[in-house]
Amino acid sequence: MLIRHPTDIPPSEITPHSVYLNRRQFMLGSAGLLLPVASMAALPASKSRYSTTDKPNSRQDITSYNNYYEFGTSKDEPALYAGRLKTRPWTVAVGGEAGKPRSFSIEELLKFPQEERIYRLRCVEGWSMVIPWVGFPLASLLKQVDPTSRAKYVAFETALRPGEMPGVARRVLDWPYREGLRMDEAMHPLTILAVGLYGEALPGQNGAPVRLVVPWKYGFKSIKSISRITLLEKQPPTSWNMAAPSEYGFYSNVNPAVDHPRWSQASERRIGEFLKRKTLPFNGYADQVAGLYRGMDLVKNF
Ligand SMILES: Nc1nc2c(c(=O)[nH]1)N[C@H]1C(S)=C(S)[C@@H](COP(=O)(O)O)O[C@H]1N2
Ligand SMILES: [Mo]
Repeated sequence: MLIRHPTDIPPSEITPHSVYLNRRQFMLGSAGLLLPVASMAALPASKSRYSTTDKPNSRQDITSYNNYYEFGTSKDEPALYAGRLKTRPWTVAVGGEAGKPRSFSIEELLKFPQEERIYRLRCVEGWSMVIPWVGFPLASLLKQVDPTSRAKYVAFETALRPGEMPGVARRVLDWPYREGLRMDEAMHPLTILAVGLYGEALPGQNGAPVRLVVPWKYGFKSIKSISRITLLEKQPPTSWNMAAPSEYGFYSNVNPAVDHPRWSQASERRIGEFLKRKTLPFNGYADQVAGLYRGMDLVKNF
């Protein structure tokens, strides 16, 4: 008998497991699921061959233990305050070294074919989670603006809304939050823009309405609530590197062999687990991405 491989099944035939689960939870109407109506709408998404088989963290874990300093530096503050960010209307301006610079409305971003991508996320602080994102390759977006031959890097900026972001009153970082990738990293098929998780629109604390996810890099690369993307010839400044250059490099590849100056990166605690796990090179994505760094000294380029 021929077994149909998941990638042979057209996306239209698939109800993601997460969507099914959420529909079930919705029908059960359990406490703590009194979500705003807009976020209850299921986002259609096909399964991705890039998903890990690691067990996803619960929606509760993923939405209650966050880093989003614009809304406060403690783990519970983003869940309390990120709902203040007005995510409609929303546009992402894409320009710089581009033949066809343009803005994308969030409605246009939602029209890209969406995939469910279950990825590990490793925070530089020493914890990790497994998150079922809904998103699409960043490459699909960048191709639409026609990068010029001078485009060697991509810079990202989070929206800066002091009136809606209580955390930016404190200068913990030089706002707006900024991140960057090399062009080949940005175009890599594992690099996505996420618009949802667990089959629904992205909660505010996870970076609504659109955030970057680069699963082989420390979590701080995965910039939230993006308002601007700029193609550049030169390597752009990035927030954590500006704040503490000896602790956070531009590359930020997950690397158990390169310790943070103040702690080891050799192991991590998966949220919800008791025993620590060994941290894997490139967060377990080495087969797909190690080639991007062939010939580079990854101790120097940390
Ligand atoms: N704009 C912005 N993006 C951000 C951060 C932030 O403080 N501000 N924190 C980063 C860090 S340190 C991590 S670990 C991830 C956490 O993403 P999650 O809360 O969705 O798991 O978001 C990253 N993106
Ligand atoms: Mo992080």
